[in-house]
Amino acid sequence: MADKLVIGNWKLFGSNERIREFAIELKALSAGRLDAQQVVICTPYPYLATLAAVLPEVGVGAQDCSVNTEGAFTGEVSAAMLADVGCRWSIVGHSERRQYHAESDAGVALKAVAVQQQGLCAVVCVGESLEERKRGDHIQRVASQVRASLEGVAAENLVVAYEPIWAIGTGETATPEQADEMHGVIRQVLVELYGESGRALRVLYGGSVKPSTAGGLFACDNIDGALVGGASLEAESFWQIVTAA
Ligand code: G2H
Repeated sequence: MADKLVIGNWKLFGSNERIREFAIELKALSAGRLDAQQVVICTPYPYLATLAAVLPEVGVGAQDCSVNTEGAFTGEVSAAMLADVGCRWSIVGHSERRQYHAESDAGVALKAVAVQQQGLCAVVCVGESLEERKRGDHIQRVASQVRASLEGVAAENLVVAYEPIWAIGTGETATPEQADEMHGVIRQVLVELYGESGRALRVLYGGSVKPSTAGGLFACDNIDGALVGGASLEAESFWQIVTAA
């Protein structure tokens, strides 16, 4: 497991029964080798407390968080509530949130700040579209997205996830070379924003990561782990990715 960080993102999948089965399977496969600092699972909100109870060997994460602390905000879940149910991580700015809920870079930055203010780790997602990559704008696009999505965000309790939109759920993983190049760019921006402490921040790759592709990605110096969607839903494939790290 070296020092890579592997975060599962269950998106809109799961049930109490499924989580219990997953926990039994993952415990059997891992045989005491799980480290909650390095293996995290982000479930839908209703299952956070269940996951914390049945699988304390992994870090528990949410997939989004409100910018508000409390008040008349129907449907919102605050970072304090996440902390209260044992959640220690939250993804913010996933491209599916940006696409389906019109989340902006500025809004993502506010969410990351809210997450950090409760002592949780913010996993801030960025990534270019296929059109931007085809146009050759991808480097500039992601660099500016990182700057804008981290406005006011602290370096402590921060992880950045590079998820090229064209690789999400499509079965098409970025090559290790493509990912490593972009991670190098992101790291440069992190140094620009946070000085030397920016260099030590973890930059994860996400986008159709599978057991067969994880090893090649993890071999890259600039890739500090993975944000895994589809392949995190089955304990066996998730464990294979964790052990490739
Ligand atoms: C990218 C990733 C996890 P998948 O969204 O965030 O999902 O591995 O299914 O492409």
